[in-house]
Amino acid sequence: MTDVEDQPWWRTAVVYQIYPRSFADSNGDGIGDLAGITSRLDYLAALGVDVVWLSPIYRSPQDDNGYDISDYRDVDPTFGTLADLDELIAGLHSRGMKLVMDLVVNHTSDEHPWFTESRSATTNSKRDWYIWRPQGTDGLPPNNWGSAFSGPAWELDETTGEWYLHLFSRKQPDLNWENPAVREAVQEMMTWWLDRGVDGFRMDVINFISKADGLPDGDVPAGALFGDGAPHYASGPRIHEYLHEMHSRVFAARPQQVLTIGEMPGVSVAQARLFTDPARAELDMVFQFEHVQLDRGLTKWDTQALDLRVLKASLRRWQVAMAEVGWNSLYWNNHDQPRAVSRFGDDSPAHRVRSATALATVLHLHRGTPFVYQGEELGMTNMPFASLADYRDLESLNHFAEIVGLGAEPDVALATLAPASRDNARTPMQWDAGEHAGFSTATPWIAVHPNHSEVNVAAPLDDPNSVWHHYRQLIALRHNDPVVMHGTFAMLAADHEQLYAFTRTTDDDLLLVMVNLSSDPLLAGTELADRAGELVLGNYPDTGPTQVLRPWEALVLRVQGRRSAAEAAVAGGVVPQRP
Ligand code: TEU
Ligand code: CA
Repeated sequence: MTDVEDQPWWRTAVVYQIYPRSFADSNGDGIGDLAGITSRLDYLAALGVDVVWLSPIYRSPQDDNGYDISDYRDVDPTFGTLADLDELIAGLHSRGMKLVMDLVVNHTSDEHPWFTESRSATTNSKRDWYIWRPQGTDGLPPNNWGSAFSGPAWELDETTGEWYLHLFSRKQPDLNWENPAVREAVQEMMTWWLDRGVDGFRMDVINFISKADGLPDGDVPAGALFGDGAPHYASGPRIHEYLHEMHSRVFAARPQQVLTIGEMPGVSVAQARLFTDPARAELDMVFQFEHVQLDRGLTKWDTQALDLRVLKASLRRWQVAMAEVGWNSLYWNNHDQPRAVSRFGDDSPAHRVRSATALATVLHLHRGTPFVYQGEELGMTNMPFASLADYRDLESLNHFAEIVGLGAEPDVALATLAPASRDNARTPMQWDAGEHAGFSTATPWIAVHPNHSEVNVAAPLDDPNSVWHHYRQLIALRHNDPVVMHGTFAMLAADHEQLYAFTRTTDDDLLLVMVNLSSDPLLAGTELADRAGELVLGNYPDTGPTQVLRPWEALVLRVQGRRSAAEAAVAGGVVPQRP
């Protein structure tokens, strides 16, 4: 059996993601900041989270809300100063919590000195720090790739008459990682932050840093304006080399201390095993995107219904693949995804709390490291956007302009934005029912959700049946219950369309998790539940071993006696009957 003691610390950790711009404003400018975060550390400690992951707070023009960095070693005045950051680090460490910074090194801001030098002349010593190509005779970009934020992935720079690559906005030029000087500069900067007391990094689109030789055209999907470059820039030819080199030069000297998480759009299970295999000394875990693309069509804007069986198959695939080698991150939400309770649950007043706690139970009892995104622990919901003026995110605004420019009716275009826009996750944290939800004394940079009157921190802290308390119990379970940390995962009832059921098994213990992910009651007869002993956790006040699961009811039972995963999966095959 794997002893808990010899596991890396982050295998029993829960990470809380803060989007600083929207968390807490301390100086009344309507924008969240570091001092605001520091003022709320006791709240995070009470929730029980172990790590705070900060979305970028570096100096930036804020074109992509900080994911466009112009100085990696300074704090943007919007968020405060380096001294404020040092105070936040001290505040976290004094409470036994750690800080993970968001490292965006696939690209910089076009206002970074590296780029202003690089673009100044084709002969500049930093020219090769970015990806430049001469103009062709046809006047077209060097290849047919599209930007993630609409339009082509190339900008023609008039200073030198050459094109530069930007997989994201034109203000986010891609760094050339084939240049050893770029890699060394990034590695030195990472070491500088670790020496300052930072405990790790979430690395933004880090699997994009190695591009295929020749930057070949991508296939153009039916209906698309540009070629799909992802097969040529995601997990490219030298990605493992670059990550291993980074590990050797930055992390190896600090064994077991530094937590590294690679955000990897499009990463496969097989690749993720390689990236997170400890023997390969690359990364500790990755953010994969399979489960957050199942309800999407050609693009993220083509939203469609999600079949629970497809979701279960996807999450099971990742559980099984990483059971022996590597480690999973677990998330429903982040600053790029709409709110899970609206997307995967039911955010109506009748079901919001239950569906939020049902989804949390499913996620947090999988094997891996769970990530809680600010406000998720309150059951915060998507925003009722009413007009284009409500949006702030360049990805949404650019998409609106693109499709209206192609003839879409503005109302149709707005309806396309609403369920998928990243701004759903970026409305201010709802601290109380007061003006601006206690987030700020000024009008916030983006509107507060009108439901902050009943969805906020103040209300649930004293309510044992609140979403907040359920998250607190799930986090405590991960800290205290070895079967939650490393119990073998076995899916049950894989073909059931409403029921998400699985077991977690160690030599001494078996946990049975049964969650009704629907707004209808569900008869879930299972032998294990009949024999099950202890109720570990539920999300209804009167939860108990039962054969009927109420709408969005979650039931976690500890089954007496020893069970193998195989025996549990067979013996406890949930035999659901429709009511
Ligand atoms: O996002 C990477 C990414 O894949 C995005 O395209 C994301 O999937 C998309 O926005 C979903 O709608 C990272 C950051 O998380 C994001 O906030 C940045 O805008 C992006 O990289 C560029 O740095
Ligand atoms: Ca502020």
